[in-house]
Parts: sequence; C-alpha cells; structure tokens
Amino acid sequence: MLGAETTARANVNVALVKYWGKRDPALNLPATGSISLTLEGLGVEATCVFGVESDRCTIDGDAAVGPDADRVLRFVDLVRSEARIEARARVVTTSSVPKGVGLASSAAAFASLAVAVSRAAGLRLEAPALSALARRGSGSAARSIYGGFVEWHRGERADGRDSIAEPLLAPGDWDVRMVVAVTSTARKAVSSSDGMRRAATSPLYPAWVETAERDLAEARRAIAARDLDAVGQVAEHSALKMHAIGLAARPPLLYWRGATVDCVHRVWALREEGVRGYVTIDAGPQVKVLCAPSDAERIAGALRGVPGVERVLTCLPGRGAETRECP
Ligand code: 2P0
Repeated sequence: MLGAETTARANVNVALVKYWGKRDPALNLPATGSISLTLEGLGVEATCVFGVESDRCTIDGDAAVGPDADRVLRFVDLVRSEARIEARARVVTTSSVPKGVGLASSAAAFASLAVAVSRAAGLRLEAPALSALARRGSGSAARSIYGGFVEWHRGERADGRDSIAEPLLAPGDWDVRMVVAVTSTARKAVSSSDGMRRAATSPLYPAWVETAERDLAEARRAIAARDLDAVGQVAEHSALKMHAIGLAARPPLLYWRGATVDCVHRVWALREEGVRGYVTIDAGPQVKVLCAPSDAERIAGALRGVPGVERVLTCLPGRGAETRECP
C-alpha cells in the first residue's frame, strides 16, 4: 500500500576518518569503514509522493534533467522494487548546501530521499535499513541518517547488508564546532566516484586500506573519551593521507587551491599559539576545522583573513534524518 506524501530532512556530514575507495561500486560498498560528524543547518529537504501520472523530479526549484535527475530516479526505482510497487513518483529536493563544492550535499540529499521515498512507498524502515538504502544513492549518505558522531562500517557481506552506519555520540553528547572555509563555489572537476576510481591506481592506496582499521580504532577511542586533540590528530592524518593518494595517482588528482594550502598553514600557526583546531579536507578545495566552541570565533576570524576565502561558516553537531508526513 502506498504511503502519504512525505517530507524528510537530513544534514550533511564531514568525515573525520575518510571513505575513499569502494570494494563494490554498484552497491557503493566501501573498501574501508569511516567516521563522521553530522552538521546542523546544512541540509536537504526531500518530498515524495507516489501515484502521479509520470516520474518527475524537481531539484532546487528546477525540473531536473540529465545525470542529476537520472541518479534520483534510479534511486526511486530501487525503492519501488523493494516496496514491490509500480506507481510513478513526484520527488522534490531543496538544498541549503551549495552543490559540487566538496560540502557533501549528496550525503544529505540521499539520506533525506531514503526516508521520504521509502515512507511514501509505504515501507516502514528502521534506521539501519534506511542507512543501507541511503548508501545505494551515495556512499556517505549512509552516515547522514544519524546525527552527531557516526561510524559507517565497511561490512563483510557481498550483498552489503552489514555495510551500515551506527551512531557513536548523539549531537548533544559532545559540544564541538566545525568551522568551514569556502575557497571556491565552482563545481568540482572530478566527482568523488571518479576520484575514488583514480585513487585505486595510486601506489599509496594499498597502504590506505591497510592502515584504515588503526585510524578507525584511534578515532573511536578518542570520540568515546571526548578527547578533541586525539580526534583532531587522527582526522588531520586521515584527510592528508587521502589527498596524498591523489597526488600519486595516474592521472594525478589534487582538489586543493592555493587558498586551501594557506588555510591549512593558518590553522597550524594558530595551533602553535595554543588554539586547538584540526583541519580536514574533502573532495574539493574547502577547509574544515574541528575545534572547541571557545576557539571557533578565533579560527573563523583568522580564516576570513586568508586571501581567496569566500566565506566562513561555523557549524554545530547536527541531527540525523527526520520525517514528517503531510495530512
Ligand atoms: C567521505 N567523501 O568520507 C569522503 C571523503 C569525499 C571525501 O564520501 O560515489 O559522494 O556517491 O559513494 O559519498 C564523497 O563521496 O561518493 C565522500 P559516492 P560520495 O565523506
């Protein structure tokens, strides 16, 4: 039986121990586990209803066509087959995250879609099943089902049923900040999926996979102890190791701009002055800094002063995906 029109919202997440490489690209099964922080206020709202005349998708106010629409409708097809329905769907997504700038809007998009489309299709999935479903749309979306600090398990099964996320700490359990310095809002030239394919050509990739479990254990321990310096150090290490893989790939891959490097040095200089901030960088030129609430203003101010930085946001730990059914 079909459900009512359903709206859901999910926030983006930033990985502290990165996902970079797939053991199964069709199912988005990762080569390694990863750990992230969900961020409040940078999100996507998705609405879905089945039983319309034809499949239609609207993204940020425009009728979607091309690869973006195809990706959403492939995801709707997946839900249809799980729900054993044929009905056509209308899907509307609205993002408060600039697209294609390394701020992981696809994670929020597919986490909100997993909730909205499955409920509208009449499925009542618990969070672990929603995480597995969101993963099929975009790997990192598996983590945005939950708020706060989250671990996404690599899993061992070929069908991916054990490759799901689980919460480590709820958003209210540890008050930290993530300061985001946006150095470019241009759409990135190499998608994450293509970047991960390229990573597999790098001689550093086997070392990445081999050392992942150690990084995960260190991050897990540090998060449980609310030890900011320990989490920050492993996060910085994981991010720089991920980008080092790209430098040694063929063809090479470098997401950074000059301002990216300048932001990293600015944060490191602040650390010398006793400011506890740690950088992480995703598949784009933005720099994100994990820090204590009391240091966020100082870090944000310093990054605003770096030439090439377009804007700086300060984010709190965010909630997981939420739904509301329309009457
Ligand atoms: C992460 N990133 O762990 C890593 C670090 C970017 C850098 O997950 O191909 O959009 O849809 O599974 O999830 C971005 O990749 O890639 C990402 P797909 P996704 O956050």
